[in-house]
Amino acid sequence: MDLIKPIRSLIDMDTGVIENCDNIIERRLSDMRGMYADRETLRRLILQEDQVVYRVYEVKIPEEEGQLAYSTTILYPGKVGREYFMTKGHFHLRETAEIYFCLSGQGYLLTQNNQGEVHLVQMNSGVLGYIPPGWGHRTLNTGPEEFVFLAAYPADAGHNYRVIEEKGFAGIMVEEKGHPQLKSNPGYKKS
Ligand code: S6P
Ligand code: ZN
Repeated sequence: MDLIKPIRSLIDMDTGVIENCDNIIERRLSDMRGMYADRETLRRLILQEDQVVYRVYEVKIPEEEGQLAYSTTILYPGKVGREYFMTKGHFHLRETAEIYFCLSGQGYLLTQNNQGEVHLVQMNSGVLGYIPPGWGHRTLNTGPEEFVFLAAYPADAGHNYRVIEEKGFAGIMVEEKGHPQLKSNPGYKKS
């Protein structure tokens, strides 16, 4: 194992920015093609302005057993049709747990296991969502402000995006009469 030195990370609780982070990942609407039911609205929005949907601030930790990786995610408010802005979502390659701790804003942690069972965790400042091993996860911003959370997970967990890119999530979150509602995804492909 690499003998790295202890690290001090200063995180802005409102904006989620990690001072002196090593990497920033930016996902725009054009990175979310195929992930929203309303494809036509997504296409139109991308042409109008290819907005940033979320940013991830990462601190570089060696991807090896025993290390703990952490990052913040800033998910911006917005919708594609009736569906809220969300992260791509993924499973971990190794069956490892992860925690999400909400720093500000409001949203949901949407999880799904290999049987297609879906579980929702409502998130606002101070809520910790525990993702057990084997559950795919994605987050959605259902509020008017930025939804900001800290994630921590085994650094050697690995990420599998393909399953969700190809099959989608069994559940989608849509706005109905001004409130978020979990619906079954008409485009979900069961294995
Ligand atoms: C990593 C952890 C988060 C996400 C981030 C963006 O295991 O779950 O840091 O990477 O919220 O989501 P996604 O699905 O694009 O990686
Ligand atoms: Zn994860």
